Amino acid sequence: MKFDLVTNDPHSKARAGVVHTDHGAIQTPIFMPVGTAGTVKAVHQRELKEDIKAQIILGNTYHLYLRPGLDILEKAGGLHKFNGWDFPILTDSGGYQVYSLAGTGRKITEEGVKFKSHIDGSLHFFTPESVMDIQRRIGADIIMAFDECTPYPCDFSYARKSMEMTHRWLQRCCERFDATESMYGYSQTLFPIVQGSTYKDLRRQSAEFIASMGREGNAIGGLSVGEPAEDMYEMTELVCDILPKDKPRYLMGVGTPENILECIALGIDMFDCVLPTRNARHGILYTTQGVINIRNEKWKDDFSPIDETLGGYVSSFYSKSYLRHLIKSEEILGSQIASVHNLTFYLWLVGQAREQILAGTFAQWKNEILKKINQRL
Ligand code: PRF
Repeated sequence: MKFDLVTNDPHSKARAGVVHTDHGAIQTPIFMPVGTAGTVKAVHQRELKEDIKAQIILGNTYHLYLRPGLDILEKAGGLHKFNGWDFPILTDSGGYQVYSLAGTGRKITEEGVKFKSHIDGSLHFFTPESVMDIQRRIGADIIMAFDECTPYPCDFSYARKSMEMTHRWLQRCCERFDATESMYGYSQTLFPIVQGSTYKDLRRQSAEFIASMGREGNAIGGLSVGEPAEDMYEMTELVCDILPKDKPRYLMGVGTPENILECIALGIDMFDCVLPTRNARHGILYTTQGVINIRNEKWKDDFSPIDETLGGYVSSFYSKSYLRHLIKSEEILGSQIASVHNLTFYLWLVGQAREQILAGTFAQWKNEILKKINQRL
């Protein structure tokens, strides 16, 4: 993997760049649609590529390991061959799922994490080493270190101990990753993850440690877990200022369109979030004019397109009235249209951000566009 930093915005810390992988290039800043189980829910690969213009999608170690399982993925020739997405893929390590499984009997120790499958209740054990091996077998271009995502709020002493363990886990991840090879003939790269909850000292310490590992890209975890947005921005800025400038920076699980633009301004290059797809299935639509709850009465006879400005097929072809009918009737097509639309909006937004950075007009554009897209219609 190689990262070319193309432009620094003169009025903010935003950057435009290109990440090169063996499955193609990614123009940053970028949003990565979440495809937990090897599928971006309700969206075909052709729509992802041609309508949404996704450049990289996410998969999840925890889910793919449980189902379909590694034997099937390996037999298929890796996840790209299995799901037909011949462009870059990133897999998250399971560190976040472990956090989400709190209260279901999961047990975190220095060695690793014991957890129960959400599918059949069977017991499993993840270690930093096994998570590297699993991600080798899944075959994503970018794989993530095994970390502990602390909850919010989190007391200082727990946050410190957890961060220190995440750092020791990272060393084990790197050793295992560097001692093994990709299985499918293209290269993989490992991103470490900064933790440290909302404590500046810990975030500083973690960012310095992660930077010292000298990997090809770096991620920030443990944010967008319930803390005020201001805290998230403060931590993100502090960490970005420490992480190397010549490597991509990935802010995990963020966020709203506003969060994304604000964090691009702080120096983040990559984002992922379930928000556009999950909200789509509940009828919440992001548009260039503002946020729509398509279930509202006011859209019942609005036959105008969902959002023509985006230039995407689905957003121009279907009317708000028809989509409202589909979502209210719980028709499958409603979820499909809304998901394609919201992802088209997210990729449009980061694409516009990139153009504005290249033109040196990002900071001003951000404040103007936010006034529009933050409106509730
Ligand atoms: N760690 C990992 N994945 C994540 C997170 C994390 O902290 C987050 C936090 N927002 C989202 N996804 N491994």
